Amino acid sequence: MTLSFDEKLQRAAALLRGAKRLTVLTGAGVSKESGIPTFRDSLDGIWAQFDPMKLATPHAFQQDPALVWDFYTYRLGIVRDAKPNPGHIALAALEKYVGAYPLITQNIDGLHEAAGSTNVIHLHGQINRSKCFAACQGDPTLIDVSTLPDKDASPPKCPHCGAYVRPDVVWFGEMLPLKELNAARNALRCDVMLVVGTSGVVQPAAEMPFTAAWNGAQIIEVNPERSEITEVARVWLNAPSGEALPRLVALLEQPA
Ligand code: BV8
Repeated sequence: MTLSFDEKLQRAAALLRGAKRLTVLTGAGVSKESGIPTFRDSLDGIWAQFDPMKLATPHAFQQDPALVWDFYTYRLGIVRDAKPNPGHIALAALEKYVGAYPLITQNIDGLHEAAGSTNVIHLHGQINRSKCFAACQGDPTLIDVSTLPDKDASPPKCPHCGAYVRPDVVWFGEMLPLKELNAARNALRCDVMLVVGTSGVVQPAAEMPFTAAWNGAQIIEVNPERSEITEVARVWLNAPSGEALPRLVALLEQPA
């Protein structure tokens, strides 16, 4: 028996009301309505000819540091113009009803904090931070590019050791930062997980809803398309997160 969207919203709201420990996992889809292309969207202009998956690697950076640095400068420009959308804002408002739950994000755009979320776990780093490629003062050796004499170079050089500066993001083939990975894994001991806007392809984030479900968590998915996660979702809200999440949080404002 297929449920109507409103019935599925009610079910999801009931799961959130009853949650003892909620964890949220987000991917690029939650930022789509802020104008930030997902990895599956084609990029504009010259970047249309490149596959982000091929540029977001240490090998690509070593082969052509200028190309990869310019790719991130382009994406940083999009992020800087972006604002949190109603989906980010609803996730921040959710803290009023379930407390400061862990929000695990694969996104590097910083829009969850900008919307007011207070417990964000950045699995893949943050595009507005840069670091020394050689991690010469420890990992990460963060560098404020705006203070560098060669700040407009592609890429600038580390002021400590002269190695290239790179974005503080996790590239394909790189380990995730242990502190964030451990925080995320600890957050998988939840009884409800809300998964928003991820295709569920990139590991190890993609396995997290399955691990949570294995631990007995009920999974709610928000995604207009089917994903690798849909099979394990108790409720699939097949709509854009900017529409579904405000309606879901509005139900929590009503008496049960
Ligand atoms: C690692 C930062 C250990 C950089 C990113 C097992 C099998 C095969 C391969 C691997 C494996 N384990 C590891 C790998 C390799 C690789 C991997 O997973 N490859 C994939 C392609 C199979 N993983 C790694 O390399 C990871 N490292 O495992 O370390 C190790 C170490 C050494 C050697 C071996 C192993 C590191 C992965 C991190 C990569 N960095 N980002 C940057 O951004 O430039 S990943 C990047 O792509 C994003 O951060 C994001 O995570 C990912 C894209 O995924 P999504 O967020 O899901 O976005 P996507 O575009 O895919 O989907 C968007 C969804 O939104 C869609 O479903 C769409 O329907 C939906 N949507 C659209 N509109 C809306 C919407 N939803 C809601 N509302 C809307 N309006």
